[in-house]
Amino acid sequence: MAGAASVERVTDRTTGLEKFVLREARGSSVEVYLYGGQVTFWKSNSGQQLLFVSNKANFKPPKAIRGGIQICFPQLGNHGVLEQHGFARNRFWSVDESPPPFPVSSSNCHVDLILKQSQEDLKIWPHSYEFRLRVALSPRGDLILTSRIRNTGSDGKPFQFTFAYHTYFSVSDISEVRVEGLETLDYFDNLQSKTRCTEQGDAVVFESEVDKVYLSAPQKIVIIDHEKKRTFVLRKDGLPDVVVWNPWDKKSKAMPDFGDEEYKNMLCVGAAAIEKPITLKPGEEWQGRQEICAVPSSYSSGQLDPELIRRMHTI
Ligand code: TA6
Repeated sequence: MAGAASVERVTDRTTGLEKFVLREARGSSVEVYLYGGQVTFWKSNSGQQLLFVSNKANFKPPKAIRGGIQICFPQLGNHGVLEQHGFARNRFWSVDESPPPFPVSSSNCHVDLILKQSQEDLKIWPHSYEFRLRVALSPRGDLILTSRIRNTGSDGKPFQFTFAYHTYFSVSDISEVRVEGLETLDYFDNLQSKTRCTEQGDAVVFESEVDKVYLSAPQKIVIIDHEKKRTFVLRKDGLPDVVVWNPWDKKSKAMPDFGDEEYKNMLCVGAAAIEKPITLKPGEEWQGRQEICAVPSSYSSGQLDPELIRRMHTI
């Protein structure tokens, strides 16, 4: 077995931005930027990069980094009056020097970041809050993000927000990927002005642009990448909904920080809270957690392999 778990603060030579590098003894690692509180790199024990980051990603504020796990707060998409996906993804976060204890023990290999309102933010979103984000890497290489948002206002006023972990998974070939766990669910279709529809398929597959928010989704969903014989298991808590997005060819060409063909190798799936915005009275705190793991898997004739099923029951 390699060295012990470690957490290191470095300045990225290419981007010039500060990040934390988390390493686990068995070889997995994660990189988190203070800019956007954004995970941009998650490597498995076997050394594979599991998240997609565009080759044309822009690491220059105020643009959000195209890839990894974007924190969409206090608004997902254009579900509201703020800029697309809110402002947390293009703010500089700080290190949380005194995170309140976690109810359940969390992996030792973690970093705590914090975001609070700035004078600028108060002009567009007049609320005082503390957003504490813990990014943790388990000994098995699972990636866990836990957000704790508190209303610290002294004005007696509650505030509302929507939220998502906009997660860019790296996939071998999008047309070979299927998402299970969203069957028969209702969803908002952003390609049809957020019309509410119902999923008909026995799994979600990709043959064209997809931009949906699935409502009241189960706690666990899986993303099966046939070609790579790999399955991502996503487990969520405190986040009822799931965003699913692939821009396909036309939208890809329209995005300056995204390669024309890159839609073939990425899929955005993320735990979210959209349908019912979260309301926090002063002093109240909300917690939303997303845990993802990658397991080798073979999917044949509709059956997932036993190893995957075993892991699904252990996370
Ligand atoms: O979650 C899907 C979505 O809202 C799409 O509508 C698409 O715009 C995507 O997010 C990316 O948004 P961005 O602002 O990062 O270009």
